[in-house]
Amino acid sequence: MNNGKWIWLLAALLVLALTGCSKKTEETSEQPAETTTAAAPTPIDQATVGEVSGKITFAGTKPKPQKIMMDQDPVCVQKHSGPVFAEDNQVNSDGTLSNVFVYVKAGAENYTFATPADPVVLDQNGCMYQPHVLGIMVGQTLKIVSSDPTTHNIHPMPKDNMEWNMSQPPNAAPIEKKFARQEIMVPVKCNQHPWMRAYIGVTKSPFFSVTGSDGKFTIKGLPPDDYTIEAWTAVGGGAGQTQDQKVTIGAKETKTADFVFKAS
Ligand SMILES: [Cu+2]
Repeated sequence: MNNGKWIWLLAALLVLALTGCSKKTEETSEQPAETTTAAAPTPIDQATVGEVSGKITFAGTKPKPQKIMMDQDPVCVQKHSGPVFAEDNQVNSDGTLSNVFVYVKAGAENYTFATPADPVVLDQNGCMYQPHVLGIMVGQTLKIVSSDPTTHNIHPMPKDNMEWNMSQPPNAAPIEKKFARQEIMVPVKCNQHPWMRAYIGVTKSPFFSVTGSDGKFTIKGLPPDDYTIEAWTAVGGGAGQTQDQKVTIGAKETKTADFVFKAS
């Protein structure tokens, strides 16, 4: 190679290095990874807090269960003894709904809450995300682990947070990530197994709950105030559907907020 060519090659490398750097800066300036601007938590008088609880049901014709075909990865099939159905459209036999994310949508804005030090764990087991729906606070660590002897590629698809995807081969270290902004909900897919789906509710407050197999939720520790409670479900709607209810919590009061969803 003559001298002229060397110069061009060096120039090209320099340009590449510079673009690489500026891109990185863009990403960080757009969204700081850590938004834990450790503001002191607002003191809450625990002697006066109340709670809201309720039951989520589904009215009308139940959606048809969708069978998952895992044949493309035999490792996934091995973990299941029978057919596997997508959790998105599952209505419990008693008409209640599991995996409904219920949270305080409005009423807690004037409070600052401590970010829990414990991570929220998302497991991949039998090529299914467990849990299917989870809640996490802004700035709290999401710890993604795998119980499968196959490679997953975790891919959250947020609108207001930073999108990323990362491969996790068998026995790899857990992946730890945080969300910088509140977002209801962040869908998570796997680039290796197209049927894998999880939903993450990211909130600024600790006031959230996910319904279990009885369709019930409870949100505790609410200071007396007016609140809007929102319930989100993936059942019956493409990107999920929500319903709101207003509740007023007096000192030490327990209020009920039941929700009935239909196919949208
Ligand atoms: Cu996967």
